[in-house]
Amino acid sequence: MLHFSINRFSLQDMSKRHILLGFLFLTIFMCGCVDQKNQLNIFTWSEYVSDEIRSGFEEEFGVNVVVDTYGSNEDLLAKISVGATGYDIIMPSDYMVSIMVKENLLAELNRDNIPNFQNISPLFLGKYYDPENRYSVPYTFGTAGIAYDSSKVSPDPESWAVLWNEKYKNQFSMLDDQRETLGAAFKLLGYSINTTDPEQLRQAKEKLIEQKPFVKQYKSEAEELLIAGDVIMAHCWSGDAFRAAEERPSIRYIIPKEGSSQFIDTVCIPKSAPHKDLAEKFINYLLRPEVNAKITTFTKYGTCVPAAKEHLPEDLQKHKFIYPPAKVMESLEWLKDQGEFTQQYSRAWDEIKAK
Ligand code: N2P
Repeated sequence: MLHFSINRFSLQDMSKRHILLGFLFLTIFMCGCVDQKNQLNIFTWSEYVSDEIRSGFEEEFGVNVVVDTYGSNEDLLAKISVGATGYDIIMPSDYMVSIMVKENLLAELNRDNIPNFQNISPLFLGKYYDPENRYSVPYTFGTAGIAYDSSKVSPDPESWAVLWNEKYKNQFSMLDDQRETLGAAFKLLGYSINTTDPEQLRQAKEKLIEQKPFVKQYKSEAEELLIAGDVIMAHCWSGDAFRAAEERPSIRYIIPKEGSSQFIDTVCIPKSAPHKDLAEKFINYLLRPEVNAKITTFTKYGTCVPAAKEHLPEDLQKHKFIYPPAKVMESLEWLKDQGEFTQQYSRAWDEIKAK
């Protein structure tokens, strides 16, 4: 009898436990669904989407925004190519938009959901990489160059050659970015950053192999190294140099006399995005003048929304880090999608990194 009742109790206990566990799993599952439905997943460059912009969107739209970062367009491509990554927003540069369109990786934007598209300056629309802006809206623009601590690097550099000067061995970094870093070597050699001449590529590869023992680190987040004082000079992007200079006023930025690259970084939605509607809402939010101004205030890259300038402090409206003089602008090239030849850039880069 006693035995029977113990069994009965334990049977009842077990079914209670099952019901409880069932509720628990259901709750976890439902929370998961709710969370994911209301979550915008962004994959972007470091220090590109500020906490202010993220939380502004979260509060207004009652959602959660998660930001992951990458250090080069090729890293972004590698990740997105594998398929459903869960990302809703990505920020490829110009030439990478062209590659991703060809690879069928981007969703077409529904302009009806992005009325603030009209705030974009025509100067940043209709570019070669997406002639009708069916897949991309511009986020920011900038250049690549050399940032250096003027209290430690003397004389002031003028040429890419400074990054081959043994005097600075182990004291500078190069971008961990195949097109940009090969581009620096191409420019030093007097070639186009878009050359598809195998002999010129071979020479640039040799140059970078020769330089490698002097390089402290290949790192796209150069700003961190400059601020920490880990390097006194860095091949880096203009906004990152600008942000580093705010922390260390002795930091300066130059575009070498041989010329360099300029870019437009864009906002796109991967074809596999789980929350396309929310992503379009986010793009529309970014294009509000007051929000767009905050992008420039934070990233120190240029705005593509003219009305945003009214919300910017005067120095940011025309700072030379963002708006180089006309003569310097003439020395800049856009990185182009070079189709099949891209593989050769990648192969050369892999060889350099493997040395
Ligand atoms: C942001 C660097 C983005 C510029 N930290 C590279 N396109």
